[in-house]
Amino acid sequence: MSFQHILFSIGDDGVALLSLNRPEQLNSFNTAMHLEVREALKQVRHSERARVLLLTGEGRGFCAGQDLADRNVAPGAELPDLGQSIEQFYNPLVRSLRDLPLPVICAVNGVAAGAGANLPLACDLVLAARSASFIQAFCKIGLVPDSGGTWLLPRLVGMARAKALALLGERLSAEQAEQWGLIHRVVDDAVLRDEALGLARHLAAQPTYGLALIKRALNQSFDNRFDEQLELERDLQRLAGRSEDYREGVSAFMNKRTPVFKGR
Ligand code: T3D
Repeated sequence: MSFQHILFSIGDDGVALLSLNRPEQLNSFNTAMHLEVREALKQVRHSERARVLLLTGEGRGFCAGQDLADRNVAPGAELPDLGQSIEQFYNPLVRSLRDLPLPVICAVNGVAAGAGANLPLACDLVLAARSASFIQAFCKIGLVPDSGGTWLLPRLVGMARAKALALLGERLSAEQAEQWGLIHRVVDDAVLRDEALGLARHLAAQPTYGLALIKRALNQSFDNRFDEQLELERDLQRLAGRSEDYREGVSAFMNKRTPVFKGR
């Protein structure tokens, strides 16, 4: 499949780069872009080479959520079934980012609005350009935060701030987002791509199978009781302890050499 609305590559360094590429529409999602992102994520999941995914956007925006030009709201027109759109596109997208068995870095290069503000929250490490901002724009058009926003926001920033963001739809600066614990780190605009790529390459050389298990454990922790989480840690440690990377990590440590991890 050739891509028209995204840029996508998997490098020899193990970094899969997926950049949303509808800059004139601030990378808002139409059906074609959804389908391309879905295909790219499928390729990442099945790739032997991909060890880390880096998600970003082209142009001055990261993603403005749903392309509203694709919605016929003319008087008399039958309103679209947005539940179906969520079921068919946004929920699978967020699930696949969260469940991808590799670290997912999101580099938020500019404004992130609507579903575009919540996609980064489903990723594992979020860097944002200093000029970037996050807007829960849904309330301004009579909609409800989706793409996991109502679940992720309160867990990341607390209920009071989540409600303020969702009910007011005000612009949250990248710096405030970092201070509130919504994202990992703010960097200067000029270095965002390099910083994100540097982080991605660093992670790609790590024991990424183990990193995927860490991600799984942390993603489940809010749903589990303490005892359940202990049992999950036991099960995941069993898997980690059977990996080639564990063998390599211990052997390299004992022999005082640099480990060479393979992600399995
Ligand atoms: O429908 C379903 O399937 C349900 C699921 C919904 C998920 C959602 O994401 S709903 C929320 C949809 N998104 C929004 O409501 C955000 C709309 N956009 C904005 O509020 C603003 O554009 C921004 C705050 C993001 C940025 O503002 P600003 O002033 O920096 O840029 P701008 O001038 O508004 O936008 C630049 C261009 O992008 C402009 O086009 P033009 O005039 O230059 O030809 C604008 O129309 C276009 N654009 C921005 N966002 C969207 C969009 N075009 C279509 N859809 C958009 N969401």
